[in-house]
Amino acid sequence: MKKYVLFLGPPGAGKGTQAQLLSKENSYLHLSTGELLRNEIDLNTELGKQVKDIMNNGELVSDKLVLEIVEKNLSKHNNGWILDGYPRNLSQVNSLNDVLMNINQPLEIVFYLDIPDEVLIKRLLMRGRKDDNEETIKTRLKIYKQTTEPLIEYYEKLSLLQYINADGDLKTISTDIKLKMA
Ligand code: B4P
Repeated sequence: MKKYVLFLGPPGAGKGTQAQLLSKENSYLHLSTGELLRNEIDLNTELGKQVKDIMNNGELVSDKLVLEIVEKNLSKHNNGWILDGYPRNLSQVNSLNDVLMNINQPLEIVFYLDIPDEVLIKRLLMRGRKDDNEETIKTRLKIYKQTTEPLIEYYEKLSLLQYINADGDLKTISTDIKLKMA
């Protein structure tokens, strides 16, 4: 059973949804950079104030700020972890590699949740979070294709990538993930 897991995919692919299910079942740490940043905004902290407009515009928060959050939350003491929404560009990949080397917990599997644009746009519009409006979704998708999509090839070359068809019902997708985790 894999213990060190990463979810990769476009906004709205269901990374957060699946990562939450899997982390609960296995008592793994669920590290969602998006969730942690949104908490900072809700608590109106200094960090929250810095990232609020960036996130509401659908842009990426600076690598430095996100790395601080990851380092704070990823300790040696865990049963396993699931990274959700991090890394999102090649510079974040390099930082993550350093962090994981320090805690001696190498990434074991990367799930790429694949889904057509029109399905994810519908899902996000239905959810209606602050950053789920048509204009912001367009920006998020564009940034995803430019900066995050190259990570698929990177992890494929390392033989870590597992393809998941994320255009289906929750149960079918999570069963597929669990089979590949075993
Ligand atoms: P995230 O919080 O990572 O969110 P996301 O990409 O929008 O969504 P996710 O794929 O997790 O979808 P979810 O399960 O929620 O990012 C938000 C923002 O944070 C970014 O734009 C950026 O500004 C910032 N940020 C985060 N990480 C960063 C980083 N590393 N560097 C810089 N900036 C960073 O699912 C979406 C919806 O679909 C939900 O309503 C869900 O219920 C529904 N759904 C899920 N699975 C479904 C299914 N199978 N069928 C039907 N509906 C489904």
